[in-house]
Amino acid sequence: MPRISSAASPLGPVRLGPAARAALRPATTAVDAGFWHTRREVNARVSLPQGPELLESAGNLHNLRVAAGAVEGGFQGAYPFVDTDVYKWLEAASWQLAQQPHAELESAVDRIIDLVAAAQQQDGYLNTWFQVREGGTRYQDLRWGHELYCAGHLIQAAVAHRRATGRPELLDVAVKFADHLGLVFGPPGSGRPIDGIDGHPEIETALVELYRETGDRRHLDLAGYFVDRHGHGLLGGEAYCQDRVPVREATDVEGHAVRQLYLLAAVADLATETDDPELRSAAERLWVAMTAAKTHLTGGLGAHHDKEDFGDPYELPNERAYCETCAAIASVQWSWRMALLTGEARYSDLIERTLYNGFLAGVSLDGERWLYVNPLQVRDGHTDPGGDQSARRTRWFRCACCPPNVMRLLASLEHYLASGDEQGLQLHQFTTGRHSHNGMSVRAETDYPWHGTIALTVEDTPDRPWTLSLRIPQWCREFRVQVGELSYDETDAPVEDSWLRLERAWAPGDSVVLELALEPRLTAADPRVDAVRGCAAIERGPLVYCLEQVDVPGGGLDDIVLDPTRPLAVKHRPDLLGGVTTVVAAGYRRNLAEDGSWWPYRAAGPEAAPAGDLVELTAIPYHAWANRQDGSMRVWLPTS
Ligand code: FUB
Ligand code: ZN
Repeated sequence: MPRISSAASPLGPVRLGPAARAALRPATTAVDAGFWHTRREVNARVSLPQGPELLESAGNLHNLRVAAGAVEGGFQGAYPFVDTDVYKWLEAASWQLAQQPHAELESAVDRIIDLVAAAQQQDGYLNTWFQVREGGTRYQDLRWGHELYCAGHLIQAAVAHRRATGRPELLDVAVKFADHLGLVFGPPGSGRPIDGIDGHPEIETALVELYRETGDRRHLDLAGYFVDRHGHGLLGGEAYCQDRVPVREATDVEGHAVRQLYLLAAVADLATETDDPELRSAAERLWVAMTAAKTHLTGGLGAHHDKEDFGDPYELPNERAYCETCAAIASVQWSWRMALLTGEARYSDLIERTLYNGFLAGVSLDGERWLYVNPLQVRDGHTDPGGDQSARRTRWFRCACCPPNVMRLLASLEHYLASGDEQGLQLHQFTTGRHSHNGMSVRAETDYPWHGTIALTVEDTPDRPWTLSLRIPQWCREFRVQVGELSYDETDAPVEDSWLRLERAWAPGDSVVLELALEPRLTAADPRVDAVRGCAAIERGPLVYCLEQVDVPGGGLDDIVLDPTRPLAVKHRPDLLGGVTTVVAAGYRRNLAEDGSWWPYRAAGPEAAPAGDLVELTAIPYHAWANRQDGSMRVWLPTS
C-alpha cells in the first residue's frame, strides 16, 4: 500500500522563473499527517491506481493506440478533449511518484507515456479526436475542437513528469508540440498561417510553465500572444469563451467558468514573468469582481448548471448551481498565482475556503466516486438527471474532466500551502508537516480544521533574524498566539493585512502556538443574493456545513426552519463519515399538512412563528455530503 512519505516536496506545478517579479515563491512543504494527509493517502492508494483501468474502459488509451497505428478501430468517447483525461492522470501520477516511489504506478506511467509518444505525429501535432475521428483535419474548429486545450494539459503533464522524475520522455513530446504550435499560430504579419486562439484556455498557463521549465522564451511569447488575442472576435466575440472583450479591458469574469479561470491563471503567470502592470491590475480587478458577487459560499464558481458559466452579479442559485469541481481547482490555481504575485493573504483565504468545501466535495471519502457539479442544495423529491450533471456521486463521467483534475491537485497539494521570500517564511494553510525555504524551516502540528491549535517548532534557521508569517483567516474573529514567553491575542498581535508577522532571531526548537477560535457561526448573504434571502448557513472555521436528509429523520428537509436565536453546539463524531466535527443546531419542522393549502403562496406580511416541534439539527461538513445515501441536502437554511 503506497504511503505518502514525509520527504520534502519536489518542485511543484508553479515554478517561477529567475526574472519573475513575484512577492513570494513557493516553499518546500511535506505534509505527513492530519486532514489533508488522509485525503492524499486515499488519492494515492485508491483513486490514482484506478486511473489506467478507467482510461482503458472509457477508450482514452484505445484512441492513442489507434492514432499510433498500433491497432485499428474508431474513436471512442464523446468529446474532442478526452485526451486530457490521460494527461491529467499522468500529471497526477507524476506528482505522486515524486512523493513516494511506486513500481506499479511508475510502470503504468511509462506505458502510457510510450503510447502518447507513439501517437504524436512527425511534426509534433497530437490529438486523437482529429487524428482518428476527423480524418486528420487540424485547426478547423478552434472554438470547440479543444486542440490547444489538450496541448496545454499535455504540456502540464510533461512538466510535472520532468520535475518529478527528472526524465525527458514526455517533456520531449510536449516541446515538440509546443514548437509546432509556435510555427502555426501567430499574429497577422508574423508569417504564421493561423491567427487564432482556442475556445478553451489552458494552453496559455501551460506554455508559461513550459517556459519556466525550459527557459525557452518563445513559449512565454506564444502564451502572451494567446492571452492577448482573446476578446478580438477570433471566436465570434462570444463571452462564453472569453472573446467578447480583451482581458486587459475586462471588468468582470464571464462565460464558461473553467475557461475563464484557466485564462486568468495565465494572466497572473504572465504578469509575474513579464512584470506587466496592466495584466496584473486586470487580474486583481477580475478576482475582486468574482469574489464580490459571483462566488458561492463554498468557493464554488459558475452559476448556470446548463452552460457551466458565470451568471450575473449575485446570481448564485443553490440547487441549480454549477460549481464544477474543475472550476474550484482552476480557482485555486489562479488564486495561488495571485498570492505569489502580490503576497496578499486574501487569495489564500479563498484557496482555503475552496479546498475545504467546493473542491473537496468533488471526491467521495473512499476516493472512488465523484461529483462534477457541486450544488448547494438538493431538494426533497429531486429527480436526478443522472449522467455528468448528477447530484449523486458517479464512478466516472462521459466528460471525465473532474476526477483526474482532483487527483492532480491532491497529489500536488503541498505546493499550495506555504511560501518564502527574503524576509522569511509564510504559512498560507495549516497542515501537519514541514515547511522550508532558504535555510528556514518550521514543523507544524495540527488537527485543523477540526481543532484550531497549530503548534509550530523552528527546525532550521539562518544566522539572522527572519519573519515567520501566519495567515489569520478572514473568518477568524479571535485568536491567541504564544511565542516563547510572549502571548498576544487579536487585539495586540502584530497583524498586517491578515498576516501575523513574527520577526525574531529564531533558534532551533523555538516554538509558536497559534490558537484560532473555531466557534460555529451563522452566515448571511448580501441581500442581492435572492436565492438565499431569509436564510443562514452554518460555518465553523474554514468549513461550510450542510444538512443532509439522512440526519433529519422523520420527513422533508425542505420543511426545516433554523432557529437562529438558539446556540450552536460542536460535537466531534469519530464514528461518522470517517471522523468529522458536527455542528448541532435547533430548528422547527414546519407542519405543512396543517397549512392545508394547495397553493404555495400567501398574502405578504410578517411571518407567523413557525408551527411545529423543536428539532435537533445535525449539520455535517459540506465536503462530506453524499457519502451515505441519496437524499436531499441544503447549505442555506431558512430562518423564517
Ligand atoms: O471543455 C472541457 C471541459 O469539459 C471543461 O473544462 C469542463 O467544464 C467540461 O465542460
Ligand atoms: Zn471538470
